[in-house]
Amino acid sequence: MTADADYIRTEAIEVWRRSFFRVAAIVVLVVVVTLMMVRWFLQQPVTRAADWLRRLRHGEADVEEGAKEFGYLVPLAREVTTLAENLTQARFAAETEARLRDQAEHLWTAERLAVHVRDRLGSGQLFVVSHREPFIHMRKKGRTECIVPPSGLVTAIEPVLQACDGTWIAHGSGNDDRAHVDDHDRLRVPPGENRYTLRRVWLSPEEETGYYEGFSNEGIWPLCHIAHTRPIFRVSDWNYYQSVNKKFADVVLDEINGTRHPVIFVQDYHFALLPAIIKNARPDARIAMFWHIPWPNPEFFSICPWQAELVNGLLGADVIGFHLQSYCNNFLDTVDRTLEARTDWEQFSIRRNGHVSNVRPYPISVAWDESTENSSPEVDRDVAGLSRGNGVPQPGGPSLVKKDEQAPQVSQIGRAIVPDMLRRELGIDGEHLVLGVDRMDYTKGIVERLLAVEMLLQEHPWYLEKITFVQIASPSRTGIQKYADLRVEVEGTVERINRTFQTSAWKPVVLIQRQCSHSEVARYYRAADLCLVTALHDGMNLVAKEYVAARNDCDGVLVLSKFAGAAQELRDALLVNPYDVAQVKEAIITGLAMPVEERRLRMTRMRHQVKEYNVYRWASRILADLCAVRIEDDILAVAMNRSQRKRA
Ligand code: ADQ
Repeated sequence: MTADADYIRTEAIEVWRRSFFRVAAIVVLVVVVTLMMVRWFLQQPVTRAADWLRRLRHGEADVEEGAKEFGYLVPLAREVTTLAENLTQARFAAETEARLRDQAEHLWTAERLAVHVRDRLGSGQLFVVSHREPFIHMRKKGRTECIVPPSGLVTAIEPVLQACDGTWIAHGSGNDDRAHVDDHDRLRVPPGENRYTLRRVWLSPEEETGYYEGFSNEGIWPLCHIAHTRPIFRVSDWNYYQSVNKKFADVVLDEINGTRHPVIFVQDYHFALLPAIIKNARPDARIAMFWHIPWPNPEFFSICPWQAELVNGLLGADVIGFHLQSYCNNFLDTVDRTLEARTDWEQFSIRRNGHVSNVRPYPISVAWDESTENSSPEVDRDVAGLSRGNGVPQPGGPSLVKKDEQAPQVSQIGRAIVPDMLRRELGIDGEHLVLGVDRMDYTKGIVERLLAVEMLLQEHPWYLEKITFVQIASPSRTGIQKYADLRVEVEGTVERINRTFQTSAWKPVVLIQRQCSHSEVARYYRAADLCLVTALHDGMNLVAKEYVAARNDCDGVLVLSKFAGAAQELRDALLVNPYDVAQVKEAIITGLAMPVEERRLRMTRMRHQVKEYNVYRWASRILADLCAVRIEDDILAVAMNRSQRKRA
């Protein structure tokens, strides 16, 4: 019996053991199958989704891709996709904002300038004084036109005056100007918009001749430009200069009457005496003077019999601005040698009779039109009325080519193409356009430039019938003998060159002697293969910067005088000595042959410079420095008492 019971136990254990292994096998199988299912159906989609999310985070994947990766987890995918979409949008918005903020920190616009100046002015009011007015009423053939003279100054100052409803005081030079002012010689401008006040000042013909043509343009202008034209100083002109400065000062004092701490911005060499006259009468006024032309060294300046009076007049200003540091240095040197004043070379300031003038460089520039920046070269050619063509002198050119003359290496790609424009606008053939744009002024080096073109055609007849030099010259200061002589000389030189080289269908030089519209000049800028800015001496020269600003195709070559202030900034121009005719000729050859990559690189760098340091930045810096000038009330009270006692 005992043996039977053992058998039963043994069988039972065997049953349990088999059952255990069976169950264990089932459990293992279930676990393995579950794990495989988890891997196939969950882990892989989750890993792919995680990978997609990671790529999305790095900006390498797009939102649509996501739904595919989630497989059967589509409801979850929808939520995550929405989240991802929001994330992408937020990142894009943040990047855009950062880019705009970064740009805004560098880029000055009319709007930014207006806000900036309004903030600094507070309750103060702005008054601008210049010889030239921003709107001229001219009557021609029974009709009155309101003309805006093309001027960098108007571009820079207008937005500020419009923003703070200031007052611009200027000579009323239009023949119908008097018909458009009120009883106080004021009118609201721009016509129809009425954003600020223009106060016109009237001058007699004698005053204009003595103060403007005489002392300003026959005296100070050649005194400050080293162009080897002798300054003429007549006592009668000096008397007119003083009385007209006094006349303008009276108008300014009338306009600022009742305004506390007015801010006055005086323009240029026509008004050297104005700052001191105003400061004496109104010590609470903040005054800036910007001198738009060079300031020569003290030896040169000492030619002027009234140098002390001029310098003393300027020192009435709190801020005195020049284009370049070297002009500031010359000015401080001149003060040192002319007057009793304490010049501080560390701070670049001058203390005289308890008043401090800060002397600073503010290089003027042009406006930057952001809206045209990214337009394509093709669009621009259309705007310029140009068509695409080759435009490159080809081997086997005109019959005048000497046998041993080598064809110049002229870059074939991207060259501004001009034949249509020349034919349509000027009625001549030609493939390359070389351009000059200036006032007809002896400082601009127009004759020297023509001699360089003449030498080029003499020495390299390959260029005959290929290049045309267009000189746009606006008549300027026509009542002055030197300017009349210059005009005769320029016309004679152009005639000689054309007589020597012109053919039935082609002219080497076209001289356009008139004031052109801004858009007309811009069209020539955009078409010109090369722009010649070869002034003998120039404070800045806006034409160089206008050419760069107009070239939104990043093409074109600038040949620039090293004696123009602009040469300090536009280092990628071909810099020349304008007196060295052979060097200018070589620069034209180099420019026309320059490979397209180099042209683009140089132009891109110059455009960056002009964009960043545009005219709005110029105005903002001067006005910010002026508004920061401290005018202590107790010092003021003493000064006011003194000036009142003097007047009594
Ligand atoms: P300007 O001696 O008059 O100015 P510039 O700076 O070249 O010389 O300005 C001339 C302006 O007149 C440019 O805007 C140009 O486009 C325009 N212009 C010239 N000829 C023209 C024409 N035929 N038709 C239309 N427009 C024409 C003085 C100083 C410079 C300094 C400026 C500003 O002599 O050195 O750069 O003031 O401070």
